[in-house]
Amino acid sequence: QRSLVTVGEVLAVLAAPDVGPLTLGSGLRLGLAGAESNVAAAVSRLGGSATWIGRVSDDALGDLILRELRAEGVTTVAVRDAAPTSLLLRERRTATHSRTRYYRTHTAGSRLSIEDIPEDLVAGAAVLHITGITPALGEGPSLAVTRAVDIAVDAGVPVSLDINYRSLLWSEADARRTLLPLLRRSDLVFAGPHEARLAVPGAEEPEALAKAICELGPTGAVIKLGVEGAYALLDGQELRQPAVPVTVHDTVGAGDAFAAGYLAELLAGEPPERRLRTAVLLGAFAVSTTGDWEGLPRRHELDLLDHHDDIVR
Ligand code: KDG
Repeated sequence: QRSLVTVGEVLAVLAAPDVGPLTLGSGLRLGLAGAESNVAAAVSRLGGSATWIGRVSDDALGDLILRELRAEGVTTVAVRDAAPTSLLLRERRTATHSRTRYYRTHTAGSRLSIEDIPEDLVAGAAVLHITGITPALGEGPSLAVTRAVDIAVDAGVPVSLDINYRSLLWSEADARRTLLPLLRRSDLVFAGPHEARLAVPGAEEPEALAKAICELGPTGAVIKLGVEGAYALLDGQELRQPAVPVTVHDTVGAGDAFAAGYLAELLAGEPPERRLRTAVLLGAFAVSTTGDWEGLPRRHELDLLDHHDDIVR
C-alpha cells in the first residue's frame, strides 16, 4: 500500500497529572504530541501505511520521538538537529479548564527546511497530509510545506489540509495569508466552523462553508461539528454524520483523530460514508481517552464504543 505522507513537528508534552495551579509545583508526565504525527500514528493503528517527515533534536527527547513513532509503525524520515525539542506545558487549572503554553522558538522542528523534503517520497505518496500548524512555525517550515505541496501537485498526489488554526502561534490574518494558497491547491480540507470562516469569511453554516471552500479549488471539504458530528461536501455530494455519544475526558487531539479516521479509510479504498463514520468514531475515541493519540483504537477495537457495558468480560 502506498503511504500517507505528512510533514510536521513533534513536541514533548509536560502534562500535570493533578488538577490545580502549577504555581505550587507538581510532578509532570512526559509524553508526545504534534498534529501531523498524531494523524500518522492513528492511521498506522488502523492498518494504513504512514510516513512522518520532520526535524528532531539530537538528544534523549529526539530519540524518544523516533522510538515512539516507530513503535506505532510510522516510517520516520527525520533530520537530527542540535537544537532542542519544543515543549508543550499542560496545566489542568480546574477540572474543566486546561491551560497550554508553548516553548517553541529556536527548536529543531522550527528549523525544518526545503532540503528536508525528499522528492521521491512525496511524489510516491497515496496522499500528502499537511496542517496549518507547521507553516506557522517560521519561514523554513512554511517553505518546506509549500515544497511538499508543489511536489505532490506535480505528481498528481492528492493533498489533504487540516486548517488547525492555533491562536498562540499566529494571528488570523497571517494564517489566512499563508494558508489560502495551500488550500487552493489542496484536494481535501478539514476544518472546524471557526477555522473554515477564517478561510472563507462571510459564510456561516456548515453547508455554506463547505461550498465556499470547494469554490476555491478543493473537491472535498469536511466540517467538524463536535457534538453535532460532521458535515461533508465531497465531489458535490453532501454527507452528514452524527457524533458518537461518549463521556468527554480530554478533547485535545480530537481533530487529528477525526482526520486520521477519514484518511485511513480513504487509503483503504472505502467509500465516503464509511470514511466519515470512522472519522467521527476516532474523534469520539480521542475525547473519551487521555492524551492526543495514546487512546486511539486499532481496527479490531473500532466497535468498542458500541458497547455500553462499562466492563467487557
Ligand atoms: O492537535 C493537537 C495539537 O494541538 C497538539 O498535538 C500539539 O501540534 C500541536 C500544536 O501545535 O498545538
